[in-house]
Amino acid sequence: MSVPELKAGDKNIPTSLQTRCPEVIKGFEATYGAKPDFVARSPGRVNLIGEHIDYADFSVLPLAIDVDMLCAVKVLDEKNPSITLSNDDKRFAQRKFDLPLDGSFVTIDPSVSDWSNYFKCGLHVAHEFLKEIAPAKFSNAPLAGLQVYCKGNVPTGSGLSSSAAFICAVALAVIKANMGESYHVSKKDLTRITVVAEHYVGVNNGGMDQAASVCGEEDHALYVEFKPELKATAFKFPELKNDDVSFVIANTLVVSNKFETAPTNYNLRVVEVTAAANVLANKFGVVLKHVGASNLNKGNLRDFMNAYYARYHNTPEPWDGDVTTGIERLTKMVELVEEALGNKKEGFTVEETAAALNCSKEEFTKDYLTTYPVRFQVLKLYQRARHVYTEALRVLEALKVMTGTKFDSDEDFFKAFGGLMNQSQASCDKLYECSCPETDKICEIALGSGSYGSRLTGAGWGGCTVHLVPSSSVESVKKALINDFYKVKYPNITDAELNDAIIVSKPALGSCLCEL
Ligand code: NG1
Ligand code: MG
Repeated sequence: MSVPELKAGDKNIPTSLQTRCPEVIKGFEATYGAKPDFVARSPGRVNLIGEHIDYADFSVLPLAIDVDMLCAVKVLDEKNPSITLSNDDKRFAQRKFDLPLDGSFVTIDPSVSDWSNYFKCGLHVAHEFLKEIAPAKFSNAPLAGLQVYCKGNVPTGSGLSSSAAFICAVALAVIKANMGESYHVSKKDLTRITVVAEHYVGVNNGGMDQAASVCGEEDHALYVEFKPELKATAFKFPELKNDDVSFVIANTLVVSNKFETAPTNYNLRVVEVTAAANVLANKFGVVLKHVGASNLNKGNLRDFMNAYYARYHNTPEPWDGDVTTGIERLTKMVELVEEALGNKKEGFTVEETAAALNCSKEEFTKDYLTTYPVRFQVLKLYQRARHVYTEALRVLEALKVMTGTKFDSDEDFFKAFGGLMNQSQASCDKLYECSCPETDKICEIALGSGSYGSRLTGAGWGGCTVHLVPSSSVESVKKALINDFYKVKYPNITDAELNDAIIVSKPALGSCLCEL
């Protein structure tokens, strides 16, 4: 399926776009004194369940939301092409850089934190894609120069993937600008290329955010699978008898800046689960085979599950995503984690991890701790692996609740799905240690005022929370959060800030182009 190309004036384009397209065009004209050629757009996302398992290749359940990033673009015709970037948000100052004349990639310095770096990530992966599909045209010649004006309303550092929204919009814009009349890109290709884009700024992420941002569909959640191949299946929530399903997204307003925190948070977790997979492999005498890009090129917990079944069972095929088989195999993995790592809950030092991997301390440091630097005392292999396998199980259970199960009453549905979300939160908090006191407080208040399932969403350590709420209870949950959380924790909060802090969004359309 292709990334949709919409006409700005059409009646059937999403309402958020109808209002926001004219705004970004106006900003472009005020900045550059000319009209843009087109607008590229990509939304943020909220993840309903399946946290920190995308980088172990386990499926997740996000949906795109109707906050997004719009990039208005004019393609320039000059001899010395350059890119000028402006942002409607004046915290992000204008940037300009030249494009290499020989067609080589623009350099990205991951040691500096600047918004233009995210643009360059999108530019880079789009450039690679262009070289892949039209080598004759893009091997030795520069990319087209651009003027770009960005306007986004995904809160940054809040777990709603402002970064993925930006990078996906940029990659789409660059492809469109450079291919002109012959422009075409599928959702699958746009997802595939953007999944690795943030690696260039030092975040060793999985692919959930980009898949959700690119593939989102109005009124649908997405079941995103990474293996055997990347696939996003859209589906609707079950029809309820008396109510509707709403998701309330509440921002803790605790900002988690990945650039600063990755060495002790996100990237460290990637190291821990990768080490856990390899320690398990070593204990059970199997070799991990990983197909495709992997976060540390080392094999992950899904690879361990496959290797284990290949060696010890008469059903040796890698797991193909079938739900019943998945539940059976993941349950077995939870037992193995208990058996192999359960006696070292205090964690592994560098020396102990190296010993468990049968390698030297130096080898371990080189293979695991240097590409993306991390800081820690011990690696909590047991807790992290247990979280990943149980969370992957909960996603499969949630999928069954959403698609297969018949419920006698609305309440039965809310209890079943919400219960899984609550278990996910407990696991994120206790085993993965990615919650924070503000998240815990918000969840407690929401659960006490009408939510059936409350949890952090995205990487955590602050950022946003998501709550499963019957539509008839949305107002009571909002009111409780305002009075018991926001006004208590942030006494000077304004109405406008409150308005931005709580979002009730319907599932939105993913990436698209708007022809003007
Ligand atoms: P956030 O922090 O919300 O962008 C991150 C990762 C995801 C996924 C989630 C946790 C990036 C770009 N994204 O999301 O791939 O691992 O955390 O489930 O780092
Ligand atoms: Mg992000």
